[in-house]
Amino acid sequence: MDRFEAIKTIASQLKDELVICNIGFPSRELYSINDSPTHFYMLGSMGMASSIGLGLAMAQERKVVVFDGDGSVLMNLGGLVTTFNQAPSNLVLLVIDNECYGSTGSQCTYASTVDLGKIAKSVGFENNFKFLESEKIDLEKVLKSEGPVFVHIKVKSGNADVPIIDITPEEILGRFMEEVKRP
Ligand SMILES: Cc1ncc(C[n+]2csc(CCOP(=O)(O)OP(=O)(O)O)c2C)c(N)n1
Ligand SMILES: [Mg+2]
Repeated sequence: MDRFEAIKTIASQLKDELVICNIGFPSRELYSINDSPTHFYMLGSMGMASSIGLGLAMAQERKVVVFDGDGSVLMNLGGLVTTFNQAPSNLVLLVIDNECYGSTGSQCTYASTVDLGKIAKSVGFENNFKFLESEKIDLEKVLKSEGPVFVHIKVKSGNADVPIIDITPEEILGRFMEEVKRP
């Protein structure tokens, strides 16, 4: 299973959760699999999808699902500590771990030697799931768990041949904010 297959499997199990997606190919892949106003494609800073998800989860009650990457989590490890301490019960952090900066040329990260799931456990995340590359990602238990939930998903490296997102950042933000404000 690669990132594209993982996102496809996960997207097919999501309902009306608010989704924050990591910069680069993860967002392009999700956009091509299934676009929705409930998706915020984070086109800016690497490492910030989890922090945006945290703020969003704290600001409203709807469930928030973040698609993050190993490189991004390693860049913003402090975000895990903040998330654990703020403890939003409606936040699910999915880390798609391909052990590389897949979107910028697949340079290796340290996720091959440092276990991100163990880091999350040591920070205190009690609801902590792991899916290996060969395992089917079943989100039922994950989505039923009390947040904040950490999900470590191991995948093969590789990007799907998908085009860039052809809606503007303003459109992405505008329609997402309408969704967030929807009663
Ligand atoms: C602060 C910052 N540094 C570097 C980049 C360039 N960049 C964009 S995506 C990316 C790789 C992200 O790797 P990862 O989070 O593991 O996601 P993957 O693409 O592997 O799914 C990099 C280095 C950036 N956008 N922002
Ligand atoms: Mg990666």
